Amino acid sequence: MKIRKIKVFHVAMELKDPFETSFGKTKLRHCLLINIQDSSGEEGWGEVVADDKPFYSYETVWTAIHVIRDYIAPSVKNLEIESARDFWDIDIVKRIRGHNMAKAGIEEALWDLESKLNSKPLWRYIGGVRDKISSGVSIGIQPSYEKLLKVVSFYLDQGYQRIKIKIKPGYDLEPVEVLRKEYPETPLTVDANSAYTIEHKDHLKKLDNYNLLMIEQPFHYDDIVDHSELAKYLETPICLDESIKDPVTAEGAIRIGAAEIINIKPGRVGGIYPSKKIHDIAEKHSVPVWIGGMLETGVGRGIQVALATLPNVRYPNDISASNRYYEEDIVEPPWTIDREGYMHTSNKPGIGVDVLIDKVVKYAVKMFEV
Ligand code: OSB
Ligand code: MG
Repeated sequence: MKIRKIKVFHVAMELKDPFETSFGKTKLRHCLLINIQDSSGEEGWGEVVADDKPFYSYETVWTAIHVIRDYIAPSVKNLEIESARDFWDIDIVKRIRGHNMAKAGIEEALWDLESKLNSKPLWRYIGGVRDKISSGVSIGIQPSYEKLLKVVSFYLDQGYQRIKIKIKPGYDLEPVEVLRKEYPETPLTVDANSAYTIEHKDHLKKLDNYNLLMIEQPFHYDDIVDHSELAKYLETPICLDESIKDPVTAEGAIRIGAAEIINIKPGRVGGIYPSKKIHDIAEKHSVPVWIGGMLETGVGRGIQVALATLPNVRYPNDISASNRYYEEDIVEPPWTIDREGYMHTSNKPGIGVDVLIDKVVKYAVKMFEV
């Protein structure tokens, strides 16, 4: 494929409900949608999941615009490549440290484009083995336990297969206790987004009493050593999110015993190829994975769904229906789940849904060609 045009849409979409984690509250979700066109006129889409604030990651939509416009795009435009895989062999891409969210937006668009040029759905093109994937739902910190119970029952009624709640010091054992009283058997996970330190080791040990599927990212993202200590101390498996930046950190975290489960977010690790590589490394070490989310639009969701069809994805994913996040999505059809909490893949080439350009433009704060 010969790359002809790269367009960037900085969009801001209002979430139906504000999403609160230990690092802050989001109501208006920013991201970049990347559109790449080849010389035949075919188009691919990708999503840069950076927010407008550097809290989950050091990347923001602004750093991503800088890295894409000033470093990546000049080398990708007019490039003639065999496969999206070749993106990782581009000199400048190899030399840029980090900025995986920026890289992911371009990389994903190339994969979407390539699978369309080959008339294959992306999930089959990358080696997926299932045509429907398990949907879980990630629930932000709630103002009261009554509200938490109400929100959880609302999602369980829709079929979601697993509940994940956000925790932080002062909001951890109690909400879990409240939920376990009402739902003794429901698959349940907690995500701390780095809110604890190894000093909280004995406090976190108490979570072993609640039959949780896993505890996600309790400590600082660079603190692999303490995660490994905690993993040995607790029965409940430790799952890493923020700490797993790329295949190299995945291999290291597994080998030191810090990651008993890995949450793979394509946006966080650089896109499809690094996600697949982490998936394969984990499989080699018998570490199960699942696909995490960053409140994606229908574009990023298409990438998540494709990856969730890979064989070593063994837990429900943070991939919920479009209507769990937004009043209206920017794709057609919107992503939905069935009564049993499965999201079905599409057999259309590429990510499997059409991007509605008028909706993208409606939510665009800024759009430009790079
Ligand atoms: O830590 O998994 C996280 C959303 C934004 C930032 C970080 C996280 C999340 C989620 C939401 O948990 C998952 C989703 O997209 O549904
Ligand atoms: Mg997380």
